[in-house]
This record gives sequence, C-alpha cells and structure tokens, in this order.
Amino acid sequence: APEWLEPGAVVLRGFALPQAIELLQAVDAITAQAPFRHLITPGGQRMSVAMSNTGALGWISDRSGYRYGPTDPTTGLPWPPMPALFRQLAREAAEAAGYPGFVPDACLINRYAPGTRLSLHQDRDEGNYDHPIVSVSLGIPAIFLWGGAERADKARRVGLWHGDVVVWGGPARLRFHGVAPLADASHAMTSGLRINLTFRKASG
Ligand code: MD5
Ligand code: FE
Repeated sequence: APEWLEPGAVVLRGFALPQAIELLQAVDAITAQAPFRHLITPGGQRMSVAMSNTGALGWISDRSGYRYGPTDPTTGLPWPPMPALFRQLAREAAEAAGYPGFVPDACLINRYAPGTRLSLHQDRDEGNYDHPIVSVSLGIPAIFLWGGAERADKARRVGLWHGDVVVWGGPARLRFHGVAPLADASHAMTSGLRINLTFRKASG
C-alpha cells in the first residue's frame, strides 16, 4: 500500500523490484559512457556522492553553479540516452502516485558508498515545479531525511531499501531533503553500494 509522507509525497515499497537487475545493468552501460564523478559545489566542496546522468539533460555542479546541461563535461559528449525501461518505470510510478503523464527528460544517477551523505537541500534547478520527481533506490539501504519548507525545520528519518520508489510533487515538491551517512552493509546486486535514480522534467 502506498505510504504517504505528506500530501504530494508517497513511498511505493518494492515498486522497482521486478526491474532491479535490468536497471542496474543499464546503469553499468550508462556509466561506462559517462563515468561516475564527484562534482564540486559552487562553494568548492567535493560532493561525497558520485554522480552521472542519462537523458537529454543532466544535472551538474561546478564553481560557477548548479544547472542542467545537454553534455557531460567530463567527456564533452551528450549524456547517454535514457533507456525506455527507465522512462516507463518513472511514468508508472508517477501515475501510481497520482501524477499521470510524467515524461522525464533527465535522470540523475547517484552512487553512495558506506559513509557517503547528502546534506539537506531543495531540488530547484528544474524549469517548472509542477512536475513531480521520482526516486528509485537500489542496493544497500539509506536513511532519507525528510525536512520541511525551511532548512531549519526538523527532518523525519525514513528508511529506503532496495526497490523502493518515492514520488514527490505538488505541495511536497520543494521540501528540504537529504540522506544520512550510509552505514556499512552489503548487497549482492550492487557490490555493497547504493544506487539512486532521480527522474526529473528539467526543461520547463
Ligand atoms: C538520494 N537524492 O537518495 C537523494 C534522495 C537528489 C537527491 O535528493 O537530489 O539527487 S532521493 C530524492 C527524494 C526522494 C524522496 C523525497 C524527496 C527527495 N523530497 O522530499 O524532496 O540520492
Ligand atoms: Fe534532492
């Protein structure tokens, strides 16, 4: 049964389990073309999450800011095309959460090792906040930090496991959120890592 975190945000436990092996094989193929890298924040910090992208647009950060762009700055090539499997999963999850017709043009791929964290932030580099974001968790578990409308608001802790999908939109779209430092764990499908896919409509 869907778990509503608040209006607009829902956890679909195990929604991606049937596709997990194919999703991870696709991540390997994508990141053979567009390797995982640790981006630098505008403030000069190296992110502990390693990132890549698939789709027409990819999210990047460097000293000049955060943005979406059509090419991988590491290779100079377009980001690898988004597999049909990814687009369909994102559309089906969004529909199950009450957002029919979701057509993502960007998928940020995040890789977490034990100890990796993602500090509280909002996703606000997309052109239009009317579209939801769909997040797919694979591999070792994480504790997701679910905050409020202000950075200082107290965050709830929500466990996310292999195959879980979170959809957030509407009134929840601009919540502060993050990921607590990952504990040591093992997972046979991901070499002991966590892979998170976040599907977005980045162009307005
Ligand atoms: C992750 N990724 O697990 C996290 C969380 C990101 C990012 O935040 O920007 O790449 S998945 C995103 C997420 C899931 C469920 C709810 C919310 C965000 N939210 O409340 O905004 O790699
Ligand atoms: Fe985020």
